[in-house]
Amino acid sequence: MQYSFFSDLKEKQQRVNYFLDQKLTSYKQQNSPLGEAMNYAVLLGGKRVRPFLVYSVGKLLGVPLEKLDHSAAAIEAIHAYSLVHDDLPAMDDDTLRRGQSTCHIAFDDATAILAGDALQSFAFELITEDPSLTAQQKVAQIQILAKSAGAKGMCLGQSLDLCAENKSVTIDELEYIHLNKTGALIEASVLMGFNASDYADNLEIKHLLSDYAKAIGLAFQVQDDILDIIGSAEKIGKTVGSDENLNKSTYPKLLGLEGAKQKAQSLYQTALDTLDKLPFETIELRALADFIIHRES
Ligand code: GRG
Repeated sequence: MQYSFFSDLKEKQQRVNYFLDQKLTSYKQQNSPLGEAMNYAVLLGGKRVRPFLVYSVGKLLGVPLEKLDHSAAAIEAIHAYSLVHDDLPAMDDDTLRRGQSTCHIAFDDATAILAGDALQSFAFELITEDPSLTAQQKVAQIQILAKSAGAKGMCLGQSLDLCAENKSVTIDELEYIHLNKTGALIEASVLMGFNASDYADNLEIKHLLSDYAKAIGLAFQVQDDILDIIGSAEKIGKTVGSDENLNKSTYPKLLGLEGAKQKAQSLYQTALDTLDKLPFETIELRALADFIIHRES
């Protein structure tokens, strides 16, 4: 049967959404808006690119999908927290996300801050209660999540990005920001799928998967910058032109729109060339790379 990326993405979206919904139920039953805000931030849309990567990399290496649910949901919870905090008035100050009011608009600033905090704890809790991972695998998953989300990964990238507002940065500096801000969680998703497999000690496979992740992580950001200029708010579900409003350095600003498109294409090619070196069927990862540079939302 021919592979359809969009059916596969939809199946994986439904799978992780169902799992997250179940796991969040007990939080919604408390007498506080916190659980509702967590639920709102996680379950109102989103492409689920990071869970897709956890599932696809794990599957490629022979891991059953049931063994990947907790990890896929955990990385999505960290991602959702980062979006809630990124949208706050003290950061990007956005009112629209995934086509809906941002969490602090739908609730209030304090609840959104707490929902982000609690989603981060929730992610780690999910890993600890995964019945299919060994204790050693859980520690490794927790380490991947902690490193990629923290001050040597996403938070570092976010901090450097905030420092770069109203300043011009070089292309290398921009790359460093985005390898951390956007790339770290993408790489973590790939490594979590890898770590759940029997190949977890194979450094050659690990490095190839990391290189693939770095290429698509940057490509993801380049496309994000392009969409901020030529995308439609309706399709991307958030305000367009926000980079320009915040006077941020972006790939189109440094390379021109055509240059940014070429950069995305060259990162895509790097991702495919890296996959060619893996002795596995990588159709899902190839299709995801293609989706990343052609996406309109
Ligand atoms: C607040 C610590 C902290 C970090 C925020 C992720 C992030 C760091 C900021 C988001 C800003 C942004 C637009 C980054 C560009 C790439 C990106 C992560 C886009 C949003 O991710 P998608 O497109 O979102 O996967 P969906 O809604 O599909 O899940």
